[in-house]
Amino acid sequence: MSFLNSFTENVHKYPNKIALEFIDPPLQRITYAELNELIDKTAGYLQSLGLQPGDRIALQLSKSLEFILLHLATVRLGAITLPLNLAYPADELKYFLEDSVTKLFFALGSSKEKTQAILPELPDLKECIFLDPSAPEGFQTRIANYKSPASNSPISKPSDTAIIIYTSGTTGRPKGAEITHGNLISNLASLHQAWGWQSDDTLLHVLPIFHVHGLFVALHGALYAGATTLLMREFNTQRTLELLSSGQCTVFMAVPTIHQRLLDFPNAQQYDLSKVRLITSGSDRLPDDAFTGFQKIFGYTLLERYGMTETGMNCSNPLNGERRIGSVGPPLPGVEIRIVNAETEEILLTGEIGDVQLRGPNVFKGYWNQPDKTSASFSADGWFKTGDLGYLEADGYLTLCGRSKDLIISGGLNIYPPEVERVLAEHPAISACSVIGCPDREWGEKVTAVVVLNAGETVTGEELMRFCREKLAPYKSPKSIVFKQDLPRNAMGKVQKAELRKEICS
Ligand code: MCA
Repeated sequence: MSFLNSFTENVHKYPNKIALEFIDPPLQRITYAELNELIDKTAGYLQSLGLQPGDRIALQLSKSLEFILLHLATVRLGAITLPLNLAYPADELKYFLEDSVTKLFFALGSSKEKTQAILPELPDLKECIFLDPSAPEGFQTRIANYKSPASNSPISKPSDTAIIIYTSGTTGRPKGAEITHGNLISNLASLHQAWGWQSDDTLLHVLPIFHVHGLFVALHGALYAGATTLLMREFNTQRTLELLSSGQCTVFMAVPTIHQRLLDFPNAQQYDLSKVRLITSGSDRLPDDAFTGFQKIFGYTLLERYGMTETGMNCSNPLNGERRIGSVGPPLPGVEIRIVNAETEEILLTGEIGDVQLRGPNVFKGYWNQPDKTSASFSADGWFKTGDLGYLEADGYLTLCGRSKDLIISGGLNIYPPEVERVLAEHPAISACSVIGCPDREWGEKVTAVVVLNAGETVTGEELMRFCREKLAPYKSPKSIVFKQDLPRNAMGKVQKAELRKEICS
């Protein structure tokens, strides 16, 4: 059983309806029936490569039909997709493939040099296949002669893992969050209900598809509803405004950085977005100014919702009813939220700020091969500790007001400072460093590194930024470096980040 069961029903109901349309080159339009056939062929192709249920298949591909086919065929075969951000450099890539014991890896032809350098160090990887989505015929030819393996393909159980997505953590290297078929189905069903998804919806899709937001919430959501998805391969502000005001699109989902770019576009007010049925914001807190700016400039009240990689979507402001500024709304159907005091584990009252914990069918299975980290992320009585701070109002609306863990969110992407600090610490000129997020109008937060050099060393900020970019994805690399003589520390020797933020960010 998988969410593809609903997709298959839609194939029967709307065979000739456009399921996917890529609106920038290479232009592609695929109906539900065609998509189904292509998934079958891709599944046959993957089986011919020896892919078995439960095997991991990694995709580091651009936003393309190839990515979608490989992912959906993997789900159909009961194997596990590992979507990877294109920005990951060789170091990070090797870690993900090794840790997940990936069997098949599909990468961009343009990354061949970087990828081939790490292949000899990955003995479990059976095959690495390079694709060029700018020339779709290549993949079509590869799969052309394969047929559906559906008759002998396994039936996944709700508790089987469908996808592993790596998330960084406050300690150690990133962990693979195992998301099950049951998690996906339950979240799709609640969002379908909460957001009133309909088969005549047209989703404008501008997000990357290697994250929960673009893949599960947006793309899966539309396929589950039998709706049409217009895919922009790379986000473009003007094109987005034109499409949203054209009346062609009914649903749009984005992160605050994108909403901010729409608001900051010259003469933005000439675009009327008030007719779009649903525009959501998530992956980071929506600044109040963006919420009110959207109402004023575009005549639309954004619907803010709250999710995490480990849990999918947790809360949402209502489709009909009050979309409350600063709040992520009440829990979705089936999700329970409580606020606890982190030290005493005591459950707090309405209005009191504490750690947000939740439980429900959307909560992941655990971190791949990391039982200790999995159990540390749950309370003794089985609630998932989100690491967010917030409070509940009497009518059940949740407001988030900070994080209990050291985390930066930039442009909707999570960055854990210890990961960046670890890389900087490898630089021979650095004696100490601390990485903080400074408030930023465009990105939400800007990764800022505060460094102390060893006596007599000289190095420029540009050199240190370059050093980080060799080892980290560019979005994680500091956008600014501040040199200091020493770092403020408490009696235990721990860097006082709040002090640093006050001093550096203002
Ligand atoms: C790109 N850059 C960034 C980011 N993205 N820097 C910091 N943070 C980022 N998020 C840098 C690039 O390295 C580059 O730097 C420069 O910005 C321009 O790169 P480009 O690729 O052209 O950027 P862009 O196309 O303008 O991308 C901005 C974006 C993109 C459209 C906002 O970051 C994006 O699509 N963000 C959405 C991420 C997302 O889907 N998150 C959901 C995670 P240089 O020029 O120096 O090389 S799922 C989740 O969070 C949960 C579950 C949830 O609730 O949804």
